[in-house]
Amino acid sequence: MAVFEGRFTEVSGLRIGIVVGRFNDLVTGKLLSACLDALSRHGIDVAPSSEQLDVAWVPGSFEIPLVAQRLAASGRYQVVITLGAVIRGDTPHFDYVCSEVSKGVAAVARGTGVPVIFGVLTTDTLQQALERAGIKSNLGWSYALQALEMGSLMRVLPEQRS
Ligand code: INI
Repeated sequence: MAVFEGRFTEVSGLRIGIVVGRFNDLVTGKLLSACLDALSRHGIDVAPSSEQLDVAWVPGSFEIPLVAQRLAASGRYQVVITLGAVIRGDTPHFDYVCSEVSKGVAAVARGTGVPVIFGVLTTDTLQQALERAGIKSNLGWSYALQALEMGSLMRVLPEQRS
C-alpha cells in the first residue's frame, strides 16, 4: 500500500503562479499579503527578483480562470493560487461571477493537471470578507499552505498515463 502525502517545506524547485483580482482589493490585497508571508516563511523566495513566484493581477474574479489557465498551461508552474473576493450585492451579478470563477478554476485544474488553489472568498458582506482576510483569520495563509501541499503531493503521485 502506498500512502501519498504532500509536505510543506520541500520547496526547492517549486514555482508558483498567483492570480489575484483587483475588484475588492481592500480584501484581495490582504489575502495576497498573508499568502506571500506564509510562502516566504516556508522557504519560497518572494522577493521581486524571485524565479519561484509570479503574480498576475486581473480586473475581477470573472477573469481569474482565463489567466489561471494561461499560467497553468505554460508549464512554468507546479501550482497556481487564485485569490479573489466576490461580495453579494443587490443584483444577480454575484451569482454569475461566483459560478464562473468556481467552475472555471476547477476546469483549469482538471484540464491542465496543474493544481489550482481556489482562494476566492464568496461572502454576503464586506465585513464577512474582511473577517476572513485579516480581521479574525486570514485565509491567504491557508491558501499558501494548500498550494505547498498540493505542489509537493503532485511530485510524489504516480505519473499520468498519456
Ligand atoms: N468581481 C469580483 O472579483 N468581486 C465582485 O464582488 C464583483 N462584483 O460584485 O461585481 C466582481 N465583478 C467584476 C467581474 O469579476 C469582472 O471583472 C467584470 O464583470 C468584467 O468582466
